[in-house]
Order: sequence, then structure tokens, then C-alpha cells
Amino acid sequence: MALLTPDDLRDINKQLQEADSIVRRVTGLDIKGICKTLYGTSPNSEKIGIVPVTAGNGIIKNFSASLHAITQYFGFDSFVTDMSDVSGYYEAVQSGANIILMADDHTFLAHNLKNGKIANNQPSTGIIYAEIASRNQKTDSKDVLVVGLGKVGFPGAAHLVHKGFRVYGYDTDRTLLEQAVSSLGIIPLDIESPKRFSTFFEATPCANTIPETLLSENCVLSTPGIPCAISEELRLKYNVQLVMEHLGIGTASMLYSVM
Ligand code: NAI
Ligand code: PYL
Ligand code: MG
Repeated sequence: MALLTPDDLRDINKQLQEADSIVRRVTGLDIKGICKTLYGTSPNSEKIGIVPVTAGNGIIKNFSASLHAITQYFGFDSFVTDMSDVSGYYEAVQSGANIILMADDHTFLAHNLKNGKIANNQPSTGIIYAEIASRNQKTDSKDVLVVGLGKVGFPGAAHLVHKGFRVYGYDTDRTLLEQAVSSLGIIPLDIESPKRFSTFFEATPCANTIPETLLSENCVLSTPGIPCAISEELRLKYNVQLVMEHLGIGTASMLYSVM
């Protein structure tokens, strides 16, 4: 998976406030409201232990501190352990954590030790960004384009199909696209005769993945993908309502899904 850099996490509180405000504008709900309706759960005095992990590429500067800021932003009681790895896990449990948040280079998990539920960041992120796209208040159209059908995009596409949307899909990996077509019944995007969309869900690690020919004025683009799927020039030209944030929305989705 593409790893975050400390730069991606700069001003995480500002990123969250801006994301919350655009999510409200696009859907009428804030991020917490989306999580509550999506999972039917609410916080119940959970205490979250955040454990830094040194495996693989090691600690990402600001990662644990950002998770601390994110969990506080959403009103959770949380702390970062002094120790890392196994010792940090032990410290978290000894200090009363009932939800553990920890990530190595492959998996970012939330584990609720009370009820046994566990969440993985990739599907949790795909599902919440797809849910936000599905709540585009500015259109009655049931058409949505999903770009990128990997570990984040595929679960998001599945969520949209289950919600009754007509899901068009595109991935540069033909095998993944064919899998999504056969298992989810999504419609492969015909690049030769493009249609314009009012709602997009994008999950790729590449820039400029959405060509101008597909954009319509005031469309919603909900994307966890880093870097951003459209240029600033196109965003301004089409007044694209861009929901894009680097860690917090996906983390909120994970936490509400394990309550
Ligand atoms: P992945 O590698 O499993 O899937 C990415 C997919 O995008 C692949 O199937 C690839 O073929 C496709 N792709 C690449 N270039 C494309 C293009 N130009 N057009 C169409 N498809 C293209 O990666 P994963 O785990 O699904 O992550 C996707 C992105 O989401 C990454 O940038 C990752 O860093 C980011 N991410 C962001 C999170 C957040 O909270 N903001 C959380 C998790 C992931
Ligand atoms: C969770 C993010 C979203 C995008 N890429 C994922 C990523 O960067 N994963 C790596 C997380 C490593 C954290 C490190 C630490 O500081 O504890 N082990
Ligand atoms: Mg996010």
C-alpha cells in the first residue's frame, strides 16, 4: 500500500475541519453523522490505545500523534503508548484501552477488545468515501463512477452496488476490472464514448485519474486516494465538490464499525 508521509499529515485538525465542512455541504451530515447512520453505532465511553509500530519502514513521524488528534476530534478518550510494538500493546491493555489502533506497512487495524470486532482501514475507508458519494444531495441520478478497484475501491464499489446505484467502473488493471464486472455487476467505463458524471468515488495512488471529458459542473468527487485525482485547475473550472482527507475519515469509519 502507498504509505503516508509526515507531510500528508500536516495540520491534521485543519484537514478534518475542512473535510467535515465539505462533507456537510455535500451530504447534509457531518462525518460523525455519516458514521452513525452507516453503522448504526454510537460511542459508549470507549478508551482507545494507539500503539506505534516499528516493523517494516518503521514509525511515520506524526502518525500516532495524528491518530490521537483524530480520535480526540471525534470525541473519544484516547492515548498513545510510550512503548512501541508488543510492549506498547501490553501497555495499552494494562492502561485500560478497550480499542487498539495500530498499523504496520500492510494493515491498519482497530480492534475492540470488549466485543471482539476488528476493522481494516482499507475496506473501512472505501465504504465511508463511497457512502459520502452516495449521499450527493445535488443529484437524483443513480449513476456513479468508481475509478480504482483495489483494496479501497472494490469494497466501496460493492457498497454502492448494494445501495442500488448504477456503478460504472474503471481500473488500469484489466484483471481487477473484469473481476469487479463479474462479481459485482458493475458496468465497465467505455473510454471511447465517455459520459459525464455528477458523482465520483476514486481510490488510486495516482494523480489526474479523472479526465476532463467525464466531469460535470458541481460534481462530487469523494476520494481517499493520495495524490489527488484531479488538478486544481479542473477542480476550479468545474467547481468540483472535493471530499479528500488523508487519515481521519477512514479512521472514524473503522472506529464506528467496531462499536
Ligand atoms: P491498491 O493498490 O489496492 O488499489 C489501487 C488501484 O488503483 C489498483 O487496482 C490500480 O490498478 C488502480 N489504478 C492505478 N492507476 C490508475 C488509473 N490511472 N486509473 C484507474 N485505476 C488506476 O491501493 P489501495 O489500498 O486501494 O489504496 C488506494 C489509495 O488510497 C492509495 O493512494 C492509498 O494511499 C489511499 N488510502 C487513503 C486512505 C485515507 O484515509 N485517505 C486510507 C487508505 C488508503
Ligand atoms: C493508513 C494509511 C493510509 C494510507 N496508507 C496507510 C499507511 O501509511 N500505512 C502505514 C502506516 C504505518 C504506521 C507506522 C507507525 O507510525 O506506527 N508503523
Ligand atoms: Mg481518510
